[in-house]
Amino acid sequence: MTFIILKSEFRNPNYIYISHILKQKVPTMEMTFAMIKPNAVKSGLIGRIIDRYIAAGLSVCAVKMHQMTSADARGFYAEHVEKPFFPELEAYMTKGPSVMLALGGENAIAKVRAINGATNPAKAEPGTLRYDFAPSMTENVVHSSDSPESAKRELDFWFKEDERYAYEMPSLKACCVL
Ligand code: FUP
Repeated sequence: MTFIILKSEFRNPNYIYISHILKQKVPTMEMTFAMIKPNAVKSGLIGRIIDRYIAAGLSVCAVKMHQMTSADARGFYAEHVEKPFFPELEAYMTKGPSVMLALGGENAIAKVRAINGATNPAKAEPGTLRYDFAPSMTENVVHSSDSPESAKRELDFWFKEDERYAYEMPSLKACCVL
């Protein structure tokens, strides 16, 4: 079973790669966690990044601006604390505010990962956020959950249940008549 993405959501040719990936997926309503990291916040990219998620049919279910403490970084990136790159990651993630997001919609987990691109921007496909904006692996602009289990853990880490508002986005085709 496949589903077709509304062409109006992907008028930008940059989205051809992303829509190709997403046509393979069985539609499932999901909520995922995404984060706009400090260098993207300081570069004025909050609006452009959120716009790409909304343009892909995702709804913003929760939003919070927060500067991570070392305890936050160690908790959120618990699986990486012992890795050699962690000190650099911790220094970066605590140096300025990030924007925490809950994003909802069909196949939200895979959709946001596809929009973000590969963790290493040098390997990210054209049209992804990391290809367009990320200067390095550490300062890779955005984060998002990679599975339903990590989405639950990461949403619970940053948002209480009653801080998340699930709703469906109307078709973007409605915007064409304005
Ligand atoms: P992602 O799932 O894409 O957010 O990436 P990971 O959870 O694998 O890694 C979390 C962060 O650690 C990345 F955003 C960047 C950083 N990292 C490095 O700096 N070097 C590495 O080798 C792996 C990850």
